[in-house]
Amino acid sequence: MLAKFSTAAACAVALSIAATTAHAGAADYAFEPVKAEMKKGDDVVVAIRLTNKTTGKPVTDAVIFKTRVDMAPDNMADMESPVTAVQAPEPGVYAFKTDLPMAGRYQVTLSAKIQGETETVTGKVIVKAVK
Ligand SMILES: [Cu+2]
Repeated sequence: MLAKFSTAAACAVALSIAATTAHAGAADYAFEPVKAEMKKGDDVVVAIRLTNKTTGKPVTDAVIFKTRVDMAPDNMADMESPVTAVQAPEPGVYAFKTDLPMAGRYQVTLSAKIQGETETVTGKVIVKAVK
């Protein structure tokens, strides 16, 4: 019985290692806020720079297909704000209009399709709203 259990455990470990390797591409990208701090309020534009860490170059052709803004960093993950994509100020920067109704930290989660990557690349960025 014991032997059977450890085989299953070893299998689970092998599986999780394989999953990590498959997602290695996503680790090659950096998501950074253009401005890490801004005034709280409605219709605030949050801009995020996407860079290829290997080349140091901006990623200009990403398709951001899912965006979520919430206050998870301040233990208010259910406090979610609506997000609308807006015109990017420069290549490699992706901008979104959202509401930052209270002072505190907000997490912006972006799901992106990037040319040459089969996997979805997910980035998490934290911005701070001040009074
Ligand atoms: Cu809040």
